[in-house]
Amino acid sequence: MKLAPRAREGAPLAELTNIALVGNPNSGKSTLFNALTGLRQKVANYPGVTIEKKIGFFFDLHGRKCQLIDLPGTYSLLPSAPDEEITCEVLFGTRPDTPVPDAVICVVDATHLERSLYLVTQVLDLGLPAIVMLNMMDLLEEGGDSLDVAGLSAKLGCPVIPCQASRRKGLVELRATLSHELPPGRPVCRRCPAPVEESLARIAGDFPEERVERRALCALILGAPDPRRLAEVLAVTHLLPALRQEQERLEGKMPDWRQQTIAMRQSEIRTLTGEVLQKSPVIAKSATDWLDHWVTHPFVGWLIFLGIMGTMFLAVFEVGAGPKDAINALFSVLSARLEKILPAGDLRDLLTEGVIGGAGNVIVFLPQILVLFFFLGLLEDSGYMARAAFLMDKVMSRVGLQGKAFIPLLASHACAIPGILSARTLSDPGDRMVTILVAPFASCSARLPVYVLMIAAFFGGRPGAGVAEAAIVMSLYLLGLATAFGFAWLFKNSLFRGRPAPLVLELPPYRRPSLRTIGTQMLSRAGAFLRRAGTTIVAISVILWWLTAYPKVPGVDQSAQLAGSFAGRIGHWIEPVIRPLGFNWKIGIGLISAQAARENFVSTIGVLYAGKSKGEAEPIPLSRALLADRWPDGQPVFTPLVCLTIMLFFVFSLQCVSTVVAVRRETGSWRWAFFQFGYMTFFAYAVCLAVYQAGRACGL
Ligand SMILES: Nc1nc2c(ncn2[C@@H]2O[C@H](COP(=O)(O)OP(=O)(O)OP(=O)(O)O)[C@@H](O)[C@H]2O)c(=O)[nH]1
Ligand SMILES: [Mg+2]
Repeated sequence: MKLAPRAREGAPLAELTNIALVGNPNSGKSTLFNALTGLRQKVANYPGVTIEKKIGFFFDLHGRKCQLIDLPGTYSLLPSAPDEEITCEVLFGTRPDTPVPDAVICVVDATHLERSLYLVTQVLDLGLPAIVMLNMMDLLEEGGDSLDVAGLSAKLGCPVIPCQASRRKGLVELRATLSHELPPGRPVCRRCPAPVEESLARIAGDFPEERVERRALCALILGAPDPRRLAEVLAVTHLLPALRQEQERLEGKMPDWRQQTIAMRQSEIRTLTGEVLQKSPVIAKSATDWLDHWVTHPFVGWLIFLGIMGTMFLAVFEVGAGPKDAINALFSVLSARLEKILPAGDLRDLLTEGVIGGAGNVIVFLPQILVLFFFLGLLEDSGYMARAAFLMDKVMSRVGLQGKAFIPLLASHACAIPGILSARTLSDPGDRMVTILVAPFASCSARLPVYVLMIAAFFGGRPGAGVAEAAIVMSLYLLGLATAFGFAWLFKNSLFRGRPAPLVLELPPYRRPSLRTIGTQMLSRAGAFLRRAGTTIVAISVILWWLTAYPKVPGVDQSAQLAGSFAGRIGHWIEPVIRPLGFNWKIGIGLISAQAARENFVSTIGVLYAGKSKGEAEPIPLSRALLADRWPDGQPVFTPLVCLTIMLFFVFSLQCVSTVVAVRRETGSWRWAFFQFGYMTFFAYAVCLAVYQAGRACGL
C-alpha cells in the first residue's frame, strides 16, 4: 500500500482539506464534530461511543471547504482493539476508503491533560500538522484549576485553542486557525532508553518516509508486543524479521524496555503538565466520589439500578400512553373519514386495513419509544451508563466476560446493531465474539410495541395499572439480560474459552445531561422510526393486505374470506408447527413477517385483524379485536398464557434481518450469523413450548 506524501514544511492549509479528529475516548470529539458540521453523530458520556469513522464538512473563515473525519477514541497510537485500529489506520494514511488527513485536530479533555498529552505527543511525533483543542474548559474552571494555554502551545509547538464544544465555544478560533498556515508537528518527547535508541538508529532508516516521520513509526512498531498487525497496516511486513531481531536483542539487554520507554515519555509529559497547569488543592471528597460510592455499592447500587429501570418503564406507560391514545384516535378519525368518502372496494380497504391497520398501528407507539429514548439519553449523557457497567462487572466476570462488555449490551437496548458494533471496543477477540452472539437478547426498542400490545391483551383490553404494566416490561428486559449472561457463560466455557480481562473502564465525571444532545438524538430516532414505518412497514402491510384480500371468495363473510385467502392458506400450512405454542395461523403469519423486523408483527396483526372493526360504529382498538378472536371450538385465542408466550418468543428470538447482516459484517462470516439466528430461534421455540404446555397442564 502506498503511503501518501508527507505534508510540506509550512504548507498553507488551503491545500490541506482533510482533517482528522483524534483524542482519548469521551473527550468530546463527536460533540465538536457535530458543532462544526451540523451532523448528528451519537454523543454520550461514556468511553467508546464512536466505533466507526464518520465524515462531514465545514468551512474555514475564508470559506474553504474542509472535510472532517470523526474517529473512535484511543489512548495511544498502539491499537489494542479494532475500533482503535481504525483511528491509527486513518492517521497513518493507510485506509483505502478514507482520504489521507492533511491535518489533525487533537481533542483534549482539559481535566485530564496529562493522560491526554500521551496521544498528542505521539501524533506530533508523526510530523502531522496538528491543532490541540482544549475541550471541557468549563469543567476545568469549575474545579478551580487554571491552565497556561500560550505556554502549552509554545511547549507543544502547535496551536492550542481552549474550547467548550458542548456550547460551541472556541469554534470561531478553530476556523480562524485553520485558515492560516500550520507547521508540521515536531516531536516533544525525544528521550528513549539508550538500547532502544540504538535499535531505532539501526532500523529506522529502512522505513518509508513518504507520509509520517520514520523514526516515530519505527518506534511505534518496535514497541508493539506483536508487531505483525501494525506492520501489515503500514505495509512494512518485509521489515518484520529485522524488527523481531531488535526486539529479542532488547529483551536480552533490558527486559522491561517497553515499560521504561513508556515511563520516560510519561515523565516528560508530567513535567510539561506541571509547568502549565495550576491545580487547585483538593479539600474534601467530591460529590462524585460520594455518589459513586452508592451507585456502585454491591447492594444499594443494584437497588438504584432497578429503581432507575422501574421509573423508566413507568414513564413509558404513564407519560407515553396519553399521546399514544391521541395518535390512535387520530388514525380512527382518518379511517372513519376514508370509509365515508371512498366507495366500498379495494382502494378503501387497502387504505383503511392495509396502510392504517398496518403501519398506523406501529406509528402509535412512537411516543412510548421516544420516552424510552429520552431516558436512555439521560442515563448515557449523565455518566450513569459507565457506573452500570462497573456494577455489572462482578456478574460479568462470573460468566467470564469483562465488565466493559456490558456497554455493548446496554447499547443494544436501543437497537442491537449499534450494540454489536460497539463490541469493537473489546480487545479480546473471544469476548467480542461472545458479546456479539448474545447482544440481541437485550430487549431492543422494536420489541416495545409487541410487548405493549400483548400486555394490553393480557389485561383483557382494559388498561392495566401503569405499575403492573411497567413491572411486566421490566421483567422481560431483565429476563433478556439474564439470558444474555447465561449464554455468555455457556459460550465462554465451550466455544471461546479464556480468562476475563480485568475491567479497564474509566468512570467519566457526572455531567448535567444536555437536553440539546438528547433532543437531537430523539429526533433522529423518531425520523428513522417514521421512515421505516412509512416505507418498509407500509410496503409489507400492503403486500399482506393483498394476500388477505385475494383470491376473492364471493358471497362469504369476512373470516371465511380471510381463511380462503393466500395469507390464510400459508397460515394454515404453518399452523401445525406453532399450534403446540398456543399460536393460531394469524400469529404465525405475524411471526414470519417479524423475521424481517420485529415491529412487523404488530402491523401484520393489525392488517389481519382490521376486518374485525367492520360493521362497528367506530374502529375498535387492536387489543380488543385480538380478544374477540376465537378458536373453532369457541375458546379465546389470546388468553393471558398465549400473550405471555408471544412476549417470551420475542424476548428470546432473533427477528431482525439487519442484525443478521450486521453480525455477518462484524464477524466476517455468514456461519456465525446463521448460528446466532438458529440457536436463538430454537431456544425461543423450546422455552415457549415448555411454558405454554406447562401453563396448560396447570389449567391456565
Ligand atoms: N461539560 C462539558 N461537556 C462536554 C463538552 N464537550 C463534550 N461534552 C460531553 O462529553 C461527553 C462525551 O462527548 P462525545 O462527543 O461523545 O465524546 P467522544 O470523544 O466522541 O467519545 P468517544 O466517541 O467515546 O471516543 C458527552 O456527554 C458530551 O455532552 C464540554 O466542552 N463541556
Ligand atoms: Mg465520539
